[in-house]
Amino acid sequence: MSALYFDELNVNGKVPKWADRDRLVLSKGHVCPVLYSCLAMRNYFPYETIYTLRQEGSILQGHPDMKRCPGIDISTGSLGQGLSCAVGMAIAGKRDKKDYRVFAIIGDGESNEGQIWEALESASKYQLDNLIIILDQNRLQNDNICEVVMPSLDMVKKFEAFGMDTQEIDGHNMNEITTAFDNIRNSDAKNLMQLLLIL
Ligand SMILES: Cc1ncc(C[n+]2csc(CCOP(=O)(O)OP(=O)(O)O)c2C)c(N)n1
Ligand SMILES: [Mg+2]
Repeated sequence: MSALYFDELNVNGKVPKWADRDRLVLSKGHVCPVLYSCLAMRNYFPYETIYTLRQEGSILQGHPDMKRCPGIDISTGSLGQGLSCAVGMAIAGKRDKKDYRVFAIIGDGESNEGQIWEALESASKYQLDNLIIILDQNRLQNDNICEVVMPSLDMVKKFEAFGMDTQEIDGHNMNEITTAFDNIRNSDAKNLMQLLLIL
C-alpha cells in the first residue's frame, strides 16, 4: 500500500474524483485500516479522522464505504466482488479512451470465491492491459490456513491460464515491490498483468 500510494498511483487527495485518476480496488476490504492510513497521509481527509475508526457515524467504517469516505473507488467487504468491479472500471477506461490504470488487491482466501474466476474470464475476453491484480498470498484466511480450507493449487499457472503476465515476489521487500511495478509500467505486453505477492 505504501508503494502504491506514495510511488505508483496517479491520484490526488485534494481531488478524489479526478476523472483521470488511477483506481484502487481493495477487494479484500477487511484490511481497510491500511487504506485509511494511506488516504490520511495523502490528504484525502484530516489526519485526526483516523481516531474515529469504526465509530458510529465515522467515514471510516469496518469496511470501505465509497459513499462516506473520499478516495474509496468502490465499497468492498463481500469477498469476491471487488475484482468484478475493477474489471468494469478497466472496461470503462478503455471505452472512454482514458489512460488510467486499475489496481485490484485480492486475497488468497478470497480467491476461493468463484466470482474471482468469472471476473478473470471477462478480463481475458476484453484484453484488459490496464488492469493490475495484486494477490496477497499470505496463506491465511479467517478460519484456518488456506491449504486446509481449500487448496488453491498453483495460482501462477491458474492466472496465466487466463492470459496474464505474472510476477511472484516477496511482499515484504520494498525493492521487489517497486521493481515489479516498474516492470509492469515498462511492459509492452498486450495481455493482462498480475502481480503475485508472497510471504
Ligand atoms: C463473501 C464473504 N464471505 C465471508 C466473509 C468473511 N471473511 C472476512 S475476511 C475472510 C478471510 C479472507 O481471507 P483472505 O482473502 O486470504 O484475506 P486475509 O485474511 O489473508 O487478509 C473471510 C472469510 C466475507 N467478508 N465475504
Ligand atoms: Mg490470505
